[in-house]
Amino acid sequence: MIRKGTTEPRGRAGGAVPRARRGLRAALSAATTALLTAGALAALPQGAAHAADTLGDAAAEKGRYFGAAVAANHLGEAQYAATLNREFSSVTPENEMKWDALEPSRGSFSFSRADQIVGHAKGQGMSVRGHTLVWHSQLPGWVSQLGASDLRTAMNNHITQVMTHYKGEIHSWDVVNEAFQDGGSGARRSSPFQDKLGDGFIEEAFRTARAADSNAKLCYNDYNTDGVNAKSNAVYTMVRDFKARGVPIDCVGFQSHFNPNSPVPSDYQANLQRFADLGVDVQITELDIEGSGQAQAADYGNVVRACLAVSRCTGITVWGIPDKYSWRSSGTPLLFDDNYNKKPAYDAVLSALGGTPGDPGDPGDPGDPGDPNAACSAAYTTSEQWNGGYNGRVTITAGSAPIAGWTVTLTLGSSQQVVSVWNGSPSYNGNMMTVRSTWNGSLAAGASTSFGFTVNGSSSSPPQIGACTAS
Ligand code: 9MR
Repeated sequence: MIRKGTTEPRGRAGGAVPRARRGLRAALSAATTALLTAGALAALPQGAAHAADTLGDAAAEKGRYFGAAVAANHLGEAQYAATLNREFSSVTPENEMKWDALEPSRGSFSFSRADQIVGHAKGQGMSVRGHTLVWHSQLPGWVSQLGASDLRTAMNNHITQVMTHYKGEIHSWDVVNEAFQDGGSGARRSSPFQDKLGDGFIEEAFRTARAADSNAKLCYNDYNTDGVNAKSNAVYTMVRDFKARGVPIDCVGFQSHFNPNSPVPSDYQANLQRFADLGVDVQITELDIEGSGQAQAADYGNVVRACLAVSRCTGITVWGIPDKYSWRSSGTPLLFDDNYNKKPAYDAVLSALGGTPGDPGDPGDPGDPGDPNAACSAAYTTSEQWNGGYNGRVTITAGSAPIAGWTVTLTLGSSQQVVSVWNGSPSYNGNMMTVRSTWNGSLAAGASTSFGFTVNGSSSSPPQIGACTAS
């Protein structure tokens, strides 16, 4: 594995720190760190000759963060945590900062699960997106039962308490989520807030948020606003009005949940740009694209390139890590498969970010010696037999992770002699033959290849096949 990418984080990347630099920082003792000025850090060797090999590092080299939605209950799973820590520079709690999780009954706050995610992120040098303060969904029943005056107090109290608890730890907050209707009306969505407080609830929420934490970026976040359409036009009009009147808003989040019925719009970049031109940052906040293979990869690449083409697009968050934990798992919409293998979509994202996918030896790429899933099995068949000899074939199958090479050892009978081997490279030690892969070492998870050999000898008893070793 080659560790690369040691550029300094840029301020607007929301605290994104390249993984290599995060590792470097972690390795420095507190005493050493105290002696290093920012200038000294900047003078450390730069890996400019190499492209980055993780999403977080590659995005950081473009001045952006690359995040994932994270669920607290998966953090104890070794591969989940390892993939998160290796690849991502930002996290969004998938559900743990929603109103029902944080304030299930009025005035009684439970921060522990969200704190767990924030603590993990801090320990890894990752930044955190806060999601979400005011939303009609995952709202505890008590909120919708309040009258207007009480609801206003409760909304402002919720924003203030939550933002105060996380002050200094959140780079961007989704202050209001999904307040507009789908379809062509451009109207506000019915919700307890809209219905009881009227249009002004959004402005009030943003003003309260600014007062609670003046350093966090304050975002409006929504879906089906990814291209120019009636809904995004309505959000655009609101943001333009906020900017004109000095209502505090810093960013707009584009969820970017895509599927065949709702594909990546052709004017995606233009839409991001028109919002950025209003004087706000834009962020891709919940990216997932249902599909598979190269088609999915191409869509992911287009989304990343659109963000990179908009200078105020400060970061991208994908809505989960492996497909199996996606809210739309049947659509396999994420960058890692159920076994944490990198999908073609991953390679497309890394390439679009300027990184190098597929370096042999990188974690998750073929040949990662540290990957606990790098394994293979070998099965023998006699393919031909005659008086005085036989042809044998060994089929090699990769386990649940891709492999870069394989080795199999066979033990032959004492009166037997191997006279030729094909599709493998043999070496001999007495009656033991070790066969290594040649051109056919790189196997996708679960994929197979085979080698063959001819044996001469008075006995035609088959060889004993030893274990298959993956590299
Ligand atoms: O991914 C979230 C899933 O685990 C929850 O069950 C669901 C409940 O509403 O919310 C999902 O996340 C949503 C996000 O908070 C806001 N945008 C839409 C996301 C997908 O529904």
